[in-house]
Amino acid sequence: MTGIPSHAIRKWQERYRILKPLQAPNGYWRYTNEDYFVLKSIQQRLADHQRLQEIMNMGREKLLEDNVSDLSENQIEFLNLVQSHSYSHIEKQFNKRATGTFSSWVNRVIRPSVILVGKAWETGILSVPEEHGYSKWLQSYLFQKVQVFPAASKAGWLCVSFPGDGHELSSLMHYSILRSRGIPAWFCGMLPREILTREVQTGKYRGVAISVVLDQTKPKLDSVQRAVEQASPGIQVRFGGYAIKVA
Ligand code: B12
Repeated sequence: MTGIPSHAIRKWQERYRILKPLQAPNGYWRYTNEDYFVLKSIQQRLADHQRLQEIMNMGREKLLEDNVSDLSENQIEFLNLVQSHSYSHIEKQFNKRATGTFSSWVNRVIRPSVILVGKAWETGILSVPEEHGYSKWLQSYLFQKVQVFPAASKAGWLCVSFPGDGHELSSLMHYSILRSRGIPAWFCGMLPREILTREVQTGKYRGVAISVVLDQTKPKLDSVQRAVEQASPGIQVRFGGYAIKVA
């Protein structure tokens, strides 16, 4: 994740005791986010031509003060919970912050957490399994949370992601807000185009809410809209999500 060769990390760990990894039963070293920031600080200082011995003499605490990341303490603490798969703690934090309406909670608490975890993955702080683990957990947590609201009894919205767009959390968040407002809705995540058109042919839905997170061209949006409308004449089609807002 840091780009530092493992033999260098091991040498610094043994010779200077600057890192605090735990050893797993299989012998693998498990580094913490703090270790990551220590390593990034060493890397930065070496790039600035500071001598290794001098850097190591500064000690771990001083190196952490470099604050190579722009994350707040709360954010780092949250990422540590994600990294250690401490989902029950995350759930407690979320529940504690569940004030106001359900949709403001989704937008003010859940949404920033998704963006933070995504950013941590992009910058190499979290690995792919940690990032994906979080979104899978969040998906079932939020889905189950929504079930306290009355179930849809009449034709409602089918909430899906744009065919081929795997950002299902966006659609799930939209669905959960609809449900919390008493608007009948179902969540399907991402459906391939043929399955989506076949599903709307059943005539069970008043509309399809399509979340678009990956950039799409106007002709592609129009063509999906046409396919849905042809399959179920009179059905409403709405697009929403990150890419729509940006456009
Ligand atoms: C989480 C995430 C992922 C997760 C998705 C997990 C999941 N199950 O959803 C994973 C890791 C799987 C992922 C994968 C990828 N991702 Co990604 N991802 C993100 C991240 C961090 C957040 C996305 C998200 O959920 N955002 C949106 C949520 C929080 O809110 P929202 O859409 O605005 O939805 C709200 C409202 O808009 C509304 N709403 C939603 N839908 C609808 C619908 C209607 C009708 C209405 C009215 C309202 C509405 O309700 C919601 C609640 O209020 C963003 C970065 C970012 N900062 O946004 C990148 C990002 C979206 N990803 C990106 C990319 C490139 C990818 C990958 C292609 C990476 C890769 N090279 O493999 C893959 C795509 C794989 C695929 N085939 O789809 C890019 C997209 C660039 C672009 N503009 O096209 C981004 C912007 C990152 C970046 N900076 O490059 N990603």
